Amino acid sequence: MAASDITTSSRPDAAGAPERELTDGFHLVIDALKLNGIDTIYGVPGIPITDLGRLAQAEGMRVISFRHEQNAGNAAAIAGFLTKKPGICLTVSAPGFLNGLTALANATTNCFPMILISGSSEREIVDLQQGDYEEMDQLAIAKPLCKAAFRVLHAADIGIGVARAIRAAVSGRPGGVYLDLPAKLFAQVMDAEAGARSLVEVIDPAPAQIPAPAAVRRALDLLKGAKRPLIILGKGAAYAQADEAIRALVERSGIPYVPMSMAKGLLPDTHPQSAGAARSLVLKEADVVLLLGARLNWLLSHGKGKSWGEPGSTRFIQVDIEPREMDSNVEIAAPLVGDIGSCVEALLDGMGSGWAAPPSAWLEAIAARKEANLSKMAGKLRKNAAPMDFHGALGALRDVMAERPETILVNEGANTLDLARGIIDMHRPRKRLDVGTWGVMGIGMGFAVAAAIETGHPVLAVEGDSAFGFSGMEVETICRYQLPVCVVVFNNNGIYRGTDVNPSGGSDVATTVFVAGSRYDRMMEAFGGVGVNVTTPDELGRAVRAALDSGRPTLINAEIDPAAGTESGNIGSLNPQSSVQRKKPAA
Ligand code: ADP
Ligand code: TPW
Ligand code: MG
Repeated sequence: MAASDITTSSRPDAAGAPERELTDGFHLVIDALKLNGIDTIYGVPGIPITDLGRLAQAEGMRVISFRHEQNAGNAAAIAGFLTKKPGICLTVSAPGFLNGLTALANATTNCFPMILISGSSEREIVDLQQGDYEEMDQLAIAKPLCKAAFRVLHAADIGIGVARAIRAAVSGRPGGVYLDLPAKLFAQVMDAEAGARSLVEVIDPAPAQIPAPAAVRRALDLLKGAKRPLIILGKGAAYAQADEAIRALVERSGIPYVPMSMAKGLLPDTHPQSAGAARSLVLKEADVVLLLGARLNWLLSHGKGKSWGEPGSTRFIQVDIEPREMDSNVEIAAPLVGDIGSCVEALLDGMGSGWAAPPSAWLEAIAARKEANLSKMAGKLRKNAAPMDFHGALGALRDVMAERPETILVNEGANTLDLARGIIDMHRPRKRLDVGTWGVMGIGMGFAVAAAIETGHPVLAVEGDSAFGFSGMEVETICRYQLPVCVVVFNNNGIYRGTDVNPSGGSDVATTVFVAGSRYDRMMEAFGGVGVNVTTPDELGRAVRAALDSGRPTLINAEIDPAAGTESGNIGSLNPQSSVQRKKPAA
């Protein structure tokens, strides 16, 4: 009997009593997800979860099938970031699981809540390593790469298993959870009523975490005494959806702020207190820094070294839900542990209404540096030349985003990423989705699909040509679901640049170079979408506006000068270079 027949089936009980409704593992998984408000699954079908996807669709869930699990996983992860509910990625066993695992690990690293649900092979055979179909001890492999990992062996435990997975994903610091569901579980049959009773609705899955009053006072005392205060907004602050409170904190305190990449738009980048355009000045000069949902990791030079002032000259207040984040890189003078919403409200309460603005010398120094940097940039952004350089092309996209602030910007690449981050202003919260903490390539199409599905807003994906290649096949997915996604490929024929030459003089091209003159736009046309090739910023702007107006899947191949980029974008300092000069081998 196919699993899909189960709902309608019933069996007479042994004594010939009235027939009882039955349920099974498939239906219990779906019911458990739905009970907890989860209505979308991202995945790739196959043994043993084909029927699970099919039944979920039959039961009214949105099931989005991808061409590769990593992209489905990235979609689930960013759905989690956007909604504060765990995004679900569903895969087959061993290879499908492994394909999804990169996304699960990346989600955990970025503090995005997601659940990777993978079917797995027969435990008895896997554990004796007897060579089952797609044999792999998935639970053990997933465990070190995510926040929590669970396996369910009995249908009656599905409700608890799903509840534990949800709680683990969204409570405290959010992250990725692995849920292992062996093939045999799905077909296990049980009494429908008992099954329904076994489900768990997770009450208050991410409880508020109120900061201690003494910690709030300590933070405010430090902030009050600051001569050159600074607020750094991180993607934890964007995730928290405490937008109004955060804006009130920034505005009432009068303190300048710098947004980390995915926190851009939490307050509009055009806000007078934004010090984004004076970033290097404020990091170096600030005496007290309030970190709001941002870690002092490599993206902030670990809070020390040449990007910062003299050792000891910067004191930190850190607001974070994870207590162990404190002192991870430098001493935190005022740790404030709690959820961002509660912490910001507590800070606002403690500030009262008579908070004095920071010293004007500090604000004026920042304003002057901003002004200088912005005017230096302005001319470059209006260059309408062919071939385009990054600045000219991004200047055109910046105008489009200003006109259409609801558009979600997905962004990956090296130069394409770093320059877009600096140039394209964001105007609304959670509209910029990018490579995150790892700087990983390959998030593009997964993020774009989920952003469109979860929000209904148009998506503009600005992709380096290399970056795009990691998930490019999903343009078929975008066409299949007719999503309002416009992909712009910044085609400079390569990784960082398209001009490198093979140092051996051999006939292979250099390792960073692709086929010259590629036409990525034709990939979209292959699936019924719109393809456009553009050579100037004006053409690019027109093509993007047309795409966003039409809502049709579109890919714009933007021809960028292959010589325009720099190695590793703006993190060249992290890229080791050999200083050894070897003698050429004798011919
Ligand atoms: P960015 O890359 O933008 O600097 P990070 O990912 O490094 O941001 O830091 C995000 C931080 O936000 C993490 O340390 C995480 O624990 C924290 N965080 C996530 N959600 C919340 C929340 N709701 N309340 C408080 N802190 C949060
Ligand atoms: C999963 C290393 C960082 S940036 C990049 C690679 C391969 C591509 C840069 O070229 P692109 O951008 O996209 O054409 P541009 O504008 O500079 O030409 N594998 C993974 N993640 C990373 N970060 C890499 C490799 C990398
Ligand atoms: Mg490139």
